[in-house]
Amino acid sequence: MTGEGEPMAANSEALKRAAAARALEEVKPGMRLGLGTGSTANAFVELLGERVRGGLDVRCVPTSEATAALAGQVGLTLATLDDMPELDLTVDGADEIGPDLALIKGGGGALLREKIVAAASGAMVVIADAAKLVGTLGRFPLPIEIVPFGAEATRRAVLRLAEAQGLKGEVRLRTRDGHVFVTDGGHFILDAGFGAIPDPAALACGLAGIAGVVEHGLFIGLATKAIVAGDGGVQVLTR
Ligand code: ABF
Repeated sequence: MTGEGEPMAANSEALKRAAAARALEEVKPGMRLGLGTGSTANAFVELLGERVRGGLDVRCVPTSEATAALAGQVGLTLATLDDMPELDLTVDGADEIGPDLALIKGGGGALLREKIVAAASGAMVVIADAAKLVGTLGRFPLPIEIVPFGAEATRRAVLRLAEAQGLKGEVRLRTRDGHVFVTDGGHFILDAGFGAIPDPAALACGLAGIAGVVEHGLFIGLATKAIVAGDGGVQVLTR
């Protein structure tokens, strides 16, 4: 190691924090908030905690057990989505942000709860560093949450769909530390490395029709705003 990676990593953390700080401006007293998952969402949770300790009154629904734990540590008031089935705003990260604020999410394994919470929110603000902006989705392998039963059959069905849509690439069952990765909901994840996805809506539609697929990481029409921090500053993108 040359150590050259350290300043870059530090810069990436600073950019995530800058995006998270800007997203705080969207939060108003009394709001019902959805809290995303991942390192960028964590930066938002920590900054929100500072505000709450300063007197801001908000109630929050976390999208993962990990976020729930952090939110509890920083003093946020938590609720379930059953307690608050309608939310004002969700702030979450993403793996990729494409045209029309279509997203790939799920690298952190929380896409199912993230999508349910985003869909229950009046607005969804995505926070990210500029490296997440792409012209076409698909550089990041698409996560697909599946039920454990028949995982291999489901994987093959995804491959057949991809082929029918002219997409090529590997679809792998996600593992961590040598074991199959299991989501908070008890499901598995397939990571589909198709490369460029020219028609995300068609792929989303096809995936939704496969038995065994619980949900996929294409978030289309959900994000209302993206706050993206780069070396040149913070930009706010809307659909
Ligand atoms: C979640 O965290 C995910 O949907 C996405 O996969 C990931 C982004 O993580 P990070 O902010 O750490 O890059 O929002």
